[in-house]
Amino acid sequence: MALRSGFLWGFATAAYQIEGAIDKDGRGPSVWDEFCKRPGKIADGSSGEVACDSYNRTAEDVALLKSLGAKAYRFSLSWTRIIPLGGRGDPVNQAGLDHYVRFVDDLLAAGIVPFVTLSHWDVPESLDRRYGGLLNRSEFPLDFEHFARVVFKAMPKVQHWATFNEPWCSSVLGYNVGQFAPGRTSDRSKNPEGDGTTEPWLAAHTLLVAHGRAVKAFRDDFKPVNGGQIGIVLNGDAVFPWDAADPADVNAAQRKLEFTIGWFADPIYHGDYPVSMRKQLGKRLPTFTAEELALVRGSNDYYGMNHYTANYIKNRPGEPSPEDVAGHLDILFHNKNGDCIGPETQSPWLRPCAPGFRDLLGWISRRYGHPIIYVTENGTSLKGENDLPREAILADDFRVRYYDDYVRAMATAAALDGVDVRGYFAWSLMDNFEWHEGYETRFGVCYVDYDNGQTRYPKKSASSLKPLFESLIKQQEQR
Ligand code: GBH
Repeated sequence: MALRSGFLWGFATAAYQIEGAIDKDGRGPSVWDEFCKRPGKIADGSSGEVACDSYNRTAEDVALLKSLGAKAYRFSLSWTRIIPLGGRGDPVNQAGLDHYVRFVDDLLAAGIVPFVTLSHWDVPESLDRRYGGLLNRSEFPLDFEHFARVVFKAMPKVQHWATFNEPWCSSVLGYNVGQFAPGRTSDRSKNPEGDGTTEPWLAAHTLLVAHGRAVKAFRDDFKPVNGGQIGIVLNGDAVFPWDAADPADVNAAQRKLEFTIGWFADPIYHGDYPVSMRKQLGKRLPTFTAEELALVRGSNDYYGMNHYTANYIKNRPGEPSPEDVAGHLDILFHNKNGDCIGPETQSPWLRPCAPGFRDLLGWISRRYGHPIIYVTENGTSLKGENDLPREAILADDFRVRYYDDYVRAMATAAALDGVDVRGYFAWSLMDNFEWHEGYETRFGVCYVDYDNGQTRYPKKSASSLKPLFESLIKQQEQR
C-alpha cells in the first residue's frame, strides 16, 4: 500500500474553536459569539472566549506542529478579525489581517504548508442582522467574495485554499435543527423564528454561490499570478444498507449520500442538485439562475473531504415529512442482523468504521470524475475521555488505532481503487471548543489543560502519525 510521494499530511483546527481572544485587536462578533450567549445552547455553558488561546500562541502552535513532524496545517480565518462588520463596504482591520499574514509566514519558515479555510461557520454577526446572512442569496455571496479578495491579496504565498467548511452543517444544523448558530428552526421551543422546511435549502444555495464567486475571483485575478488551488470542504458519512438484500434500503443508502454530499458536489461537478432531492423537495429547493450556475459549475480545483463515521441506512415507507433533510430514511448503528457498525465514542454520532472510508473515497472519486481529493478532517473522540486523569488521557490507544485503521483504509483506496488522494489532516491538533458540546468532548491529539493556562500535552496519538505516514508514502525515486 502506498501514498504518492509529496503526500501532504498534518493536523487541522478552526478559528472559533481554538483562537479565543475574541475582543483583541478589533475583532468583531460572529454568529457563534452570539449563539454561545444564549442559555442552554452549549452543553457546558461555555464559548470560544478563551478556547485554546491560540491567537496569542502562534509560535507555540507552530513549534508543536513541527515537533510532530507535520508537513501541513489546516486552519481557518476569523472573517470578523479581518472585516469586523463583514461587508464589502465595511472597513478592513489591518491588525487582524496582519496576524494571519504573519502566521502564514511563520508556518512557511518552519517548513509547514498552510492550508487555509476562509470560513469555518463563524459568519459575521452584522451580516446576519443586516440582511439575514445566509438567507440572502444575492448580498452574502458579494460580501464573501470581497472578504476572499482581501485575503487572497494579502497572502499570495498560500497555495491551498478552501472556501467553506461543511456547508451541510451550517445549513441543516443552523437552519433546520437549530443546534448550531444562528439556531434557526421550526421548533418554537428552541427559537422564536425559523422555517426548517425552506431555510436550509436556501442557506446552502447561498453558500454554493458564495463559494463560486470566491473561486471565480481567485481564478480571474490571483491564481494566474500566485498559482494555487481552491475548493470547498464537504462532510459525509459512509453508508451501508440496513438490509443489503432489500433494494429499498440500497436506494435509501444512495439517497443519503445524495442529500449530504450530492447536495453540494453535484451542482459543482454536474451542474444541478441531485434528482432525488428535487423529487422530494420540489420548489423548496432553489433553482440555479444561469448566472449562479456559471459560478458554481466547475468551481472545485480539488475535493475537500471531512470524514469520521458510518451508518446503516433503512428506507422509510410513506410520505416524507416537510422537515426532513436526510432523504426520508433512518440513520442507524445496527443492521438487520444486529451487527454494530463500531464502538461508542464521546460523540453520539461517531462510531469508527474504517472500511466505510475506503468505500466513500471510491464513491466520491467515481461520481465526480476522479477529482484530486484532500482529506481535510478525520479523527475521533473517546468515550469518557474528559473524566479520566491526565496520564490516562495521554495514553489514547483508541485514537491511535482509529488513525491507523483510517489512514490504511485511505492508502488502500489510493493504491487499489484509483482514488487520487493527495493530503490528509487529522482532526484535531489539540482539544478545542467542540461547538454545542463545549469542552467536554475532546478531539485533539494533544490534550489541552483548560484549567491551567491552556497548556498543550501531546497524547500518544500525536506522535503516531509520523511513522504511519512515513511507512506509507512512497519515497522519491533516486536516479
Ligand atoms: C467536523 O464536523 C467539524 O468540521 C469540526 O469543526 C468539528 O470539531 C469536528 O467535526 C468534530 O465534531 O446531528 O446527528 O445529524 C464533523 C461532521 C457532520 C458531525 C454532521 C456531526 C451531525 C450529526 N459532522 N454530524 S447529527
